[in-house]
Amino acid sequence: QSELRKQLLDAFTNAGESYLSGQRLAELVGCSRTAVWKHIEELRKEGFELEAVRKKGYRIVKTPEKLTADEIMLGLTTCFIGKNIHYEESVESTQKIAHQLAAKNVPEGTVVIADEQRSGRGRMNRNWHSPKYTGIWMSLILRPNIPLSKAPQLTLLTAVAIVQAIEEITGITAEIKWPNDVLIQGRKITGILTELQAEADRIHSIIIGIGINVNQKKEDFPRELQEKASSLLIEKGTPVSRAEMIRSIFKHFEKLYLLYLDKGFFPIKLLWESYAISIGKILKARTLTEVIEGKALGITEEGVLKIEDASGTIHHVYSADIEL
Ligand code: BT5
Repeated sequence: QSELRKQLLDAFTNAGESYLSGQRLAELVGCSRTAVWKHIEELRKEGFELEAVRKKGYRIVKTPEKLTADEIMLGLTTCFIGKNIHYEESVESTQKIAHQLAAKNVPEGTVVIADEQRSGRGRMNRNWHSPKYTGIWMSLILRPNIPLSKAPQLTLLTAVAIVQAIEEITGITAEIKWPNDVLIQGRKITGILTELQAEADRIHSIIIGIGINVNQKKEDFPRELQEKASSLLIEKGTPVSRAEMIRSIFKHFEKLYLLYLDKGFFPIKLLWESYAISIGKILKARTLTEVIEGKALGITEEGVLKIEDASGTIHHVYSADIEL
């Protein structure tokens, strides 16, 4: 049933602006014309607007406001990232659901997306503000065959994919603050939270949580975030389609991830460095146990931040909050 729906949306995607007749659709998805007609009625109920022209057929002219898996699928060009979407209107945290799904061996590239998170999480159990309909709150399940120590590289890879997607969709060049923030004009647009399921040194799955502020206005943020956070709407001045943004992230992510699996972290590191703001600057890194102040020299092959303090000692920082 849902496979048929996917094929139908794929057929509309491939057709672009052209019309598809009921007969042609039935051939493409391999079912009866009655079944096609039923599915088209269902799409209409979900808020899709379909234009039907006699002797020509159907085409989709408008997709629904609310984020739906179908809307994201329409126009998706990836092979496996985002091909399996688990959508919920409101959840505590998409990470929680993704952890449950990951344990059930869902295919790699499965994504959990919600329109709202009631208790979205940041690192170290901090809160992530995730109001309804305005942002992208999602968790991506991956199963790379890499040692545990390399998992943080995927956080950096994700940041690169997001910067590329923001650039494609809005024309704005965002910047990366090590390890997991994407900023525009110094304000946080995106946070990334990478979590693992592992046994001994074997990774079972990596769950990458991505939070992107898309259509919030300044007053939609709690007061304490108003100066620190921003959204694509605030920066661009016009609303941004969340579905389009999600598809673009999937596309860039898949490309980078395949490159990473094939060639390792080096090509990703080069891209990451070209977007990073903290490198070469004097900064403070607050780890769980200490505060290191010094010049950020760059990242290692593993994605670890190197800081040189006033005495010339080089510190390797695996996880910290950075103050510039
Ligand atoms: C992060 O943590 O930046 C990771 C955020 C990951 C969120 C995604 S959404 C989908 C998935 N499901 C989840 O439950 N989480 C993931 P961290 O570096 O610890 O930053 C957290 C801090 O960012 C907070 O303490 C606030 O100061 C600030 N913050 C909270 N909400 C924000 C927002 N919407 N925009 C910008 N900054 C925010």
